[in-house]
Amino acid sequence: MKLLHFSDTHLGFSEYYKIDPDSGLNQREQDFYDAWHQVIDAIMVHRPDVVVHAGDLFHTPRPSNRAIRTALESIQKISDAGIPLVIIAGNHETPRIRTTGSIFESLALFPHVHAAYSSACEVWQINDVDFYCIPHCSLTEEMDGAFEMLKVKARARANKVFVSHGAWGGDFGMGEFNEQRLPDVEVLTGVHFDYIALGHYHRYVTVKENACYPGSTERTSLNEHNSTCGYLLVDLESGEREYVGIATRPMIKLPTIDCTGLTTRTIYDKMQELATPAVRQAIVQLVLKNIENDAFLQLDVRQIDEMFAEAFYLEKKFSRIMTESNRFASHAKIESLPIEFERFLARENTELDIQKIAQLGAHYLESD
Ligand SMILES: [Mn+2]
Repeated sequence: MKLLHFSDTHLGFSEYYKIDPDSGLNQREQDFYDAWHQVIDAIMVHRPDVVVHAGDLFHTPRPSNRAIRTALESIQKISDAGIPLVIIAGNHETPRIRTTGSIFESLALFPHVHAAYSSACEVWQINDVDFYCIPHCSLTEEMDGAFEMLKVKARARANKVFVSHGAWGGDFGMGEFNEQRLPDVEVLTGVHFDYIALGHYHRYVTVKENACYPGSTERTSLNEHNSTCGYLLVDLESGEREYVGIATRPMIKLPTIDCTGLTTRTIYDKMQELATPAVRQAIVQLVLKNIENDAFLQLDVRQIDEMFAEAFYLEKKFSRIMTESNRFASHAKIESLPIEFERFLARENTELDIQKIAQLGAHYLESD
């Protein structure tokens, strides 16, 4: 049996208030749909015996109509092609309150779709393979119960695949408050699986010989700038696996510029060196540290943005050398109002106590 394993598609994710001129949607939301469609197209080309989605289909428990429609259209396509789809709920789409109900109830209405979303272990037999699925559980006790249930349901002879969503062995976490630690299911239950299809960790990684995370299909944060995006093709008989990358928006963390002792001019020159064609259409993080106070106040945000005008989005992380006088506004972003106010005061010729006024200004501007 050949299966296609993907995960963490986060449909409905959006960021940065940029609009896609073609669809009129938030561009990042569109990016996630584009990534999704690349995998759906691949499913139609490869025609695997089973498709496995290991959770975080949607970014939230109450996805937008657009996200729902995108998912349903594609799932209908897979269903119409007669390809079974095994799909489980991840932590992102599991409602915190049970009465909210799950969007996965609707997915399960399609023929050939097997959706696990009720904090329990579900088993489906497809051809000669049993799929044991444990979705994200709202409570740790429910997850423990689901593994107990798996032990009871496990049959001796059939070929087996395990599907779950969480941080394997406590490693491979995403730093999210509701993420769950997954035990090594084979050690815990004594049941051997031909393949373990995992979701949650946004990076392609083999956690043990027969267990993989395919990673996400788009990057939800700059922390994932080093991760590739794609899906896995798995042959259960031979045990062969192939990871296939898809095209996504580049994400770049530029090397940090240490500004100790540098003038504004030199800082601009160093930034200019980093503004290569590689930043085109990319989400870019620019980090400047230890900026002298005068240089900091002289930096022109618009000029910096202009330098990186080709980038899709520029995240600026600037920190200045702490002194007695700037301590009160040291956490403010360079494009923020308190910093603008400080720049304004620095240019003023006045008898007044500038430091006192700056402190008061920062206080008023930072409070809601
Ligand atoms: Mn995820």
